[in-house]
Amino acid sequence: MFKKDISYFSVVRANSPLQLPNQLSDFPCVCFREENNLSVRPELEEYFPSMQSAPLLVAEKDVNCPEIHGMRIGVLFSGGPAPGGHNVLVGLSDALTSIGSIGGLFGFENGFEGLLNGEKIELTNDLLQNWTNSGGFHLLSTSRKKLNGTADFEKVAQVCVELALDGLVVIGGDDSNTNAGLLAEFFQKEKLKTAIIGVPKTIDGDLKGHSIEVSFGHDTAAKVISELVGNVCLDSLSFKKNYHFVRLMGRHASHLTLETALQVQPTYTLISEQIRKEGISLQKIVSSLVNLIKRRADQGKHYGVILVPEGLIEQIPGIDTLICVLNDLLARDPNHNVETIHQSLDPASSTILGSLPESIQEQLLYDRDAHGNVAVSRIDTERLLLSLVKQEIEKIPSLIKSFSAVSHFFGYECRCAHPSWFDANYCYSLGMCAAALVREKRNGYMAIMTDLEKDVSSWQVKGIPLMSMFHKERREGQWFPVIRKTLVDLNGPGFLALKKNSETWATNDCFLSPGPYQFEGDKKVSHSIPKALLLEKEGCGD
Ligand code: FBP
Repeated sequence: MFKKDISYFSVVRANSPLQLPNQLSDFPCVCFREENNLSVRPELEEYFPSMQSAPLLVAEKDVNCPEIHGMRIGVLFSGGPAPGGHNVLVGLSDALTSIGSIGGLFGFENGFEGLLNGEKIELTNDLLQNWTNSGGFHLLSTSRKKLNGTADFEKVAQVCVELALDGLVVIGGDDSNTNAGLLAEFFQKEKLKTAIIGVPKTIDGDLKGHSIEVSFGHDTAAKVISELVGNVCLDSLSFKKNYHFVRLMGRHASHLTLETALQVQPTYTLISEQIRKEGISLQKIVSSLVNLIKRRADQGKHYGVILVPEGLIEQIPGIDTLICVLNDLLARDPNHNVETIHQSLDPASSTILGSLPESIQEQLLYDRDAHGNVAVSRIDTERLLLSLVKQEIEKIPSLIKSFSAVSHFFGYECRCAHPSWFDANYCYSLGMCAAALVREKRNGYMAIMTDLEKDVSSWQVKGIPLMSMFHKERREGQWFPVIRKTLVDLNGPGFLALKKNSETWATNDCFLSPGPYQFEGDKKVSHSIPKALLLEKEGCGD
């Protein structure tokens, strides 16, 4: 465990009071009402024989709530860090305290790794004291360790039985909650008493839909990135000499890029989902960028900011198929290098791979994570685009001298930021909701909140069955049941707002600089929520 040195700012934040939804404000006086039944998809019934359907749960204040004496909960972080995680721990701890009979809150270090080894830390009130509203996941650390089938499930069961856990809370994204969902089915089948509960985390924002309005961490991450991109926009406008190619995190979905675009109004924004849907080739992407640069040059403008989602590379026609083929080949032999892989590829895939710069070819072969994901955060897609655009510009004599470009990648900068007020309150409430689900022995549920556009007091506290979120997906050459990611909706208000404004933003400089996010002052600033979420709630794209 990390021994905490703490800045004065962190002390101030740790002592800033949090807000709860009304349904949780008299904790432990809260119960869940059962609403409509949700079922597992028919093609997945074989994976969830014990949990084929379950009701959606909605919290309501209730003085006659069930009691568990000495309730004991285990908790872990899994996957990439996201702002607000420590507040989930604080929410769990405060819930246990208000129940009055503290059996204990136990944190497992390094995600599922620590759980499998049974390495736990007791998260006492004293220990958690200065962690409220702090960034990072370093109190427990995290990993992308995956539970691999029955043998791992049995080890987890043994740890949960030994510790007499009433609940195990998994704070993670789609892959981690996939683990949680399958583990819950195993526990149900084995009639174990520990309730497995998920908490929706990821800066990517793709753990959405299935009644989840937004995952925690996305709001803060978008605010940090929007500040940085806003600054870059003003730099380009001040010196008027550079194009900035900025790649942003978001492994599969472009939610972070879309949110940043709505906040900052950059010159041009690529959205992977649009590229895939419209089948836009790499050459076409490059020629539209060159065209944009030419049109702006005609106006005397030789600068601008272009946003590139990191997941773009996986969605470009041709490269998408190539990546699937590479995934299958690397799953069979992870030792392939650029030379050996060409011999195993079909001619079409080999030609596409060979057409890319050598550095990108190497990056496409980097190790997949335990869930089979390509390491898109390590593929320099923004540099690839910049170099291909440059090659084209060099064929246009009038532009050669005036074109200058810089590349950036923003992602790791945002994942451990101090949580915004939105994420701070959201995570604290999610922790309490998870504890309430454990108390009712609701195995296989995810803690969620809806009505997030309203004041915190009016948020609706709910539980949704994890199994209802699963679909089948091809990973590492095989089909697996996994939680479905939600990509940017091209008919949704957020994307439509971007589309409607894209020509204006491309030709007139409309940059907005949102500045650093705030904890004090005008609530419209300090308590703002993601713009895309607001547009969805308002149901418009204006
Ligand atoms: P999660 O889905 O686990 O929240 O992680 C998301 C993410 O931040 C992506 O945006 C990024 O591609 C990836 O993690 C990077 O992962 P790593 O830290 O393993 O390089």
